[in-house]
Amino acid sequence: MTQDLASAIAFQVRSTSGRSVTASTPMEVWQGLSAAVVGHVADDWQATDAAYKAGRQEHYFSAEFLMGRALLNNLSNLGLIDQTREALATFGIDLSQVLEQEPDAALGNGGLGRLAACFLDSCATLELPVTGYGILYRYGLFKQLFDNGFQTEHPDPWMEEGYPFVIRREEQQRIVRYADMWVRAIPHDMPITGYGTRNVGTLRLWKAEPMEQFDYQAFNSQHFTDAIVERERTSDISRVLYPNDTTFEGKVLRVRQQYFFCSASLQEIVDNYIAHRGEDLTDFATYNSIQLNDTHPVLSIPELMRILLDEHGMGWDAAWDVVTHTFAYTNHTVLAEALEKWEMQIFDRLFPRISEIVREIDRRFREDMNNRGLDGQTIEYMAPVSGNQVRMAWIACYASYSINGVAALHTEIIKRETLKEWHAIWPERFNNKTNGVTPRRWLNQCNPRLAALLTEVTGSDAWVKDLSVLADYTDAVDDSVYDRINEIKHANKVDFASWVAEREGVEIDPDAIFDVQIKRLHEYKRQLLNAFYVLDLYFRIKDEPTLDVPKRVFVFGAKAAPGYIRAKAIIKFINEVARLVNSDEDVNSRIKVVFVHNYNVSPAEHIIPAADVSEQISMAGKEASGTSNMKFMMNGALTLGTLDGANVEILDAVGDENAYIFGATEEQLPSLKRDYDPRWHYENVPGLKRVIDALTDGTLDDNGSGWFHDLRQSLMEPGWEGPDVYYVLGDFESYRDVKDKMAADHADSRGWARKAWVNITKSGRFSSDRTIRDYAEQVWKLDPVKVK
Ligand code: GPK
Repeated sequence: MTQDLASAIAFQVRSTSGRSVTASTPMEVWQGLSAAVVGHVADDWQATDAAYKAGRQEHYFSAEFLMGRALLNNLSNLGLIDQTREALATFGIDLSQVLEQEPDAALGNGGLGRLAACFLDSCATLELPVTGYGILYRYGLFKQLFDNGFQTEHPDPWMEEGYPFVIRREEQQRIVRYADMWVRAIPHDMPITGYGTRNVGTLRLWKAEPMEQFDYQAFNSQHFTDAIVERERTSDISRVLYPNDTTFEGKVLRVRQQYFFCSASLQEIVDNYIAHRGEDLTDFATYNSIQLNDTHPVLSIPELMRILLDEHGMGWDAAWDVVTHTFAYTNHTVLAEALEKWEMQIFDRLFPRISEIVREIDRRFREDMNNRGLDGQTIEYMAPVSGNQVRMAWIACYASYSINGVAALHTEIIKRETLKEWHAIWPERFNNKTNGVTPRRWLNQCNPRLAALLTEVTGSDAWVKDLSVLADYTDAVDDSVYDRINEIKHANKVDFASWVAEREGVEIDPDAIFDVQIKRLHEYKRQLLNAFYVLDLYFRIKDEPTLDVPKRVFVFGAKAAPGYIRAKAIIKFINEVARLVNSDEDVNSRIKVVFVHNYNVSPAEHIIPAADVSEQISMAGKEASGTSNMKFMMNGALTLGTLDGANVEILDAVGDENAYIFGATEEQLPSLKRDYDPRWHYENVPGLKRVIDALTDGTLDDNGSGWFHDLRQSLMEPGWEGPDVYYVLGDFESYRDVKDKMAADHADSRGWARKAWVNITKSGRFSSDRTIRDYAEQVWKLDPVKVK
C-alpha cells in the first residue's frame, strides 16, 4: 500500500511540475499530493453522491464556508497520515513542510463561516446526506498586514496557483437570470471526507462566468475592449467575499451574489427531484430540506416560489405549502446592524419577478395577520415589505418551518426580544441548537500530543468520533495524567513560541501564562477591555517595580472590517500597547503582547493548543454563541468570560471551580445601564483614569489620526446610544479582579491541570457532531445513509 501511495503521489507530483519529485518545489509537491488524495476518494465520492441524490437530502445554504486547509484534514480522515509521511520520506521530503504550503480557503469572515465548515465535517462523519452550497469567491477574506500598527488590507487570490480540492463541473452549469444580464453559474465541488467512513460529501461552490466567452459581434467590430469589460462585469458576481462580520452592507453586487447562488442551487435541486420522482413537485419537501445560514440565502424563498409557479405551473397555495415545509432558518446575532434590509427598487431593477412575488408574500402576510386579529402597528412592524424595504429576517421567519438560535441564552433572547412577535404566533417553530466545533480539526489534528494522551487514557481513538466518552474519565485519573497535561501544554507553548518568533518577530517565554483573545474585532467583543487590563498591569509594574506578578503573554488575533473605523482604531491601540510594553526593559521580561497578524483558520490551529487562558469577554447578551470558546476548552485552556452565549453552557458543564466568570449579566444590564455613568468608574475605580487618559495624554501615539481621541469619546461622552455602549468601564474592575486571581491560581500547576482536564473531558457536548445530530433528528428529519 505504501508503495502504491508513493507511486500515486510521485505520478501526480511529476504531472504537476514536469520534473522529478525531488526536483519539484514544496508547492508542487503539495499540488501533486492533493491531487492524489482527490484521486483516492473519487470512486467513493461518486457513489456517495448517487446514494444521497436518491433519497431525502438536506441542503446547507451559506454565503460563507471558512474551510481553512484541506490536505491534513483529508489525510487524517482517510487514515493516511503515517503512510503519506513515509512515502514522502522516501523522497527526502518532510510532510509538515508540504502542509505549510497550502493556502487557507478563507471563504468566510468568522464564526458563521467556520461553523458551516465544522458542520460539513460532522455531516460527512455521521454519514448524513447533506450538501453545502455557496460561492466560489476568487478573492477570499483580505490578508491583513500591519503598517506602523495600522491594519492594511490586501487581496487574497487563494486559488490562483491551482487548487486540486475543487473540481470544476462544466457540464452541470446553470443559467442565472437578472433583468439586466444573464450569467452562467459553473459548479465547483469540494469533496468532504469524514473520519473513519467511506462516505464523501460535497461542498458545491458556484462561479459566475459570462454567457459567451466573447461577444463576437463586439469582438469583430471596433468594440474589442467593451466585449472584455462586459465579461468582467459578469464575473464580478463571484469575485470577492464581502468582509463584513455582523454588519449589513446594502450593495447591489452583494444582493446579486445572494440571488446567484440561491437560484443556481435551487435549479439543481429541483431538477434532481424531477429526475428521480417526476414532474409533480407536490412532495418536494418530503425529499428536500434547506437550512438557511443566517438571512444571506433568504432570496431562496421567493426564488423557489418563482420556480414552482412559473416553471412548473403550480398554484400559489400549493407552492407556498412546499416552500413553508422546505426552509429552516438559523439566526446568528441579535445586533440590529446585521439585519438585512434591501431597497425594493434594487429588487425591481435586478429581478422584477422576485419583487412581484415578495409583494404578494407581503400582501398575503398582512391579510393573514389581520385575520388573526393583530393590530395595524404590529402588522406593519412584522411585514415582509415596508417603507420601500424588504426585510429578509422577517421573510425567513414567516416562511420557515424551524427557527433556531445558536446557544441557549441566545435562543431565549430571540424568543423574548429580537423575534418576539413571531414567537408569539408560532412558538412551535422556535428551537435551540447550541453550536459545536469539529474535534477532528480542533483537537485531533491541531493538538497531536493531547490527542495521543486521550487515546492512551481511554484505550482507543473512539473519542475522535464520540467526544462525549471523555466524560467517563473526568475523575478517573491520577496526578500522573495532570503532569502529562502540563508537559503537553508546555511542549505546545514551545512550538508556538518559535512560530511567533518566526512569523511576528517577537520572543516569548514558554513558561509564561499564555492568555489569548482571537476573534473578529468588534466593540461588543471588547478587545478594548482586555487591552485596558494589559495597560493597567503595565502601569502597576512601573509604579511598583518589585511587584510580584506571574509572567504573562497576551496574544491577540483579529481582523476589522475595512470600513469599521472604530474597530481599526482598537487594532492600532493594541499594537501601540504592544510597542510600549515589549520595548520597556522594566516590564518586558514579565509581560509581553503579541498581535498575530492575518488571523485565520490555520493560525488558530497553532495558537489554540498553546493557550492557557481563553478570553470570552463580550458584553453579556451580545455574543450569540461564540465557538473559539469551545475550541479552547477542548485543548485545556480555561475560560475567562462573561455569562454570554455558549459560555453559560461551558460553565454549566465544568462547574464554577473550573472557569473564571466576571461582569454584569444579561439580566442585570438593563437596570445597570439605565443610570450608567462611565465617568463615575473613571474617577473611582483605581487605575482606570490613568488607562483612559493614556489614550490622549501622549503615552500612546495614533499618528495624528485622531482615532484614540475618538475611542476615549466613545467611552466617556454620550453618543446616540449613550456613552460606552458595551459597558467596558462598568465591567473593568470585576474583570481585573478575576483575571488577577486566575493568574495567581496558575502557580498551582497540578490544580490548574486538574481544571484543564475537567474542561477537556467535559467538552463532548460542544462537538459539532452533537449539534448536527440534533439538527438531523429534530429539524431535518434525516437518517444516515451508509455508502460502503
Ligand atoms: C454572527 F450575525 C453573525 C454574522 O454575520 N457573522 C458571524 O460570524 C457569529 N456571527 C456570532 O457572532 C457568534 O456568536 C456565533 O458563534 C457564530 O456566528 C456562529 O453561530
